[in-house]
Amino acid sequence: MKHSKFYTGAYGRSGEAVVCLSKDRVGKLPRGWALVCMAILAVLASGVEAYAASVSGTNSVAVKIPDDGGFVASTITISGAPEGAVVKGVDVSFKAVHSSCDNLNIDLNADAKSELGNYSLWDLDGGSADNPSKSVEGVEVFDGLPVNRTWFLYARDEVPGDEGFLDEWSITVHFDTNTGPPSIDSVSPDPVPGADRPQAFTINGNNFACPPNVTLHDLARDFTFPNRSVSACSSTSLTINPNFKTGAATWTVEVKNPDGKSSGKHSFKVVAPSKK
Ligand SMILES: [Ca+2]
Ligand SMILES: [Ca+2]
Repeated sequence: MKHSKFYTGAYGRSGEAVVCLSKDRVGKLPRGWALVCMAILAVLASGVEAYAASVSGTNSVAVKIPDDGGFVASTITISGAPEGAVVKGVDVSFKAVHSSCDNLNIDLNADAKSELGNYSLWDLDGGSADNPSKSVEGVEVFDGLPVNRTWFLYARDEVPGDEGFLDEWSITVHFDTNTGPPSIDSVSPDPVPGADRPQAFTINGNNFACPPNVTLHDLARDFTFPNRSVSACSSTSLTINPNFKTGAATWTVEVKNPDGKSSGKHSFKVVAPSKK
C-alpha cells in the first residue's frame, strides 16, 4: 500500500526510503531515485501522511488464573489517541507464571464480550515447559475500531492439576487518523431564527478533527467571523454559539481541520425574528 510505504519512510525503517529523509542527499542519488525521493519528500512535506502513530499501555498487576477454571481478565485502557483515530495493527505481548504452558488459553479482545473480534495468543501451546510468554506484532483483527477503549487480555487454565498467574502484558495500538477533508452535510437550525444573543448552532458532517477552525460569513453585510469557539465536537458534529443578530441574511460556514483541509463553504439562512 502506498500510504504505509510513506509511513515507513517517515520512520526510517525502509532502506530505500531512509535516504530520502535528507534533502541534501537527493542530489547524490542516481537520477531515477532522485525523482522518486523528491516525490516522497513532497508528500511528507505536505503533511498528507503526518498522522501515523501509536499508543501503548502495560498492566503489571498479577492476575491469578484458577486451576481448570473460567476466564479471568486483565485490562489496559487506552485513551491517548486523537478522536477519530482507528486501529491499524496491534502489537501485544504477555508473560505468565505457570508450571505447565499447555494448560493455558489466552486471548486478546477489544471489549469484554469479544464481540469485536478475538485474537488467540495461546491455545494450550508449549507442552510441559513453564512460564509462557509471547510477543506478536501486526495483529489485524481489530483494524478499523476506535483506538481509545479498554482492551482485555483473557486467560483460562483448562487442565486440572496446577495453576499460575498472568504476570504482565502490554499492548501497542497503531492508528490512522482520518486524513480526508472535512465536509458539511447540514446545519441546525436552518433557517436560524435571528436573535440578538448567542445561540447553539450545530454543524453536521464528516471528518471533523476536533477542534477544527470554524469561520462564519454574513454575506449581506460582508462580515467574516473567523475562529469561532467550538463548545462540542465529534468527527461528525460541531456546536458553536454565535450571535447572528436579527437581520435576515444568507450566511456561510466553513470548517477547516488543523491540517488545513477545508469543507468549503456551506450556506444557510438567518431569518428576521417574528414581530409578534
Ligand atoms: Ca486462545
Ligand atoms: Ca491447570
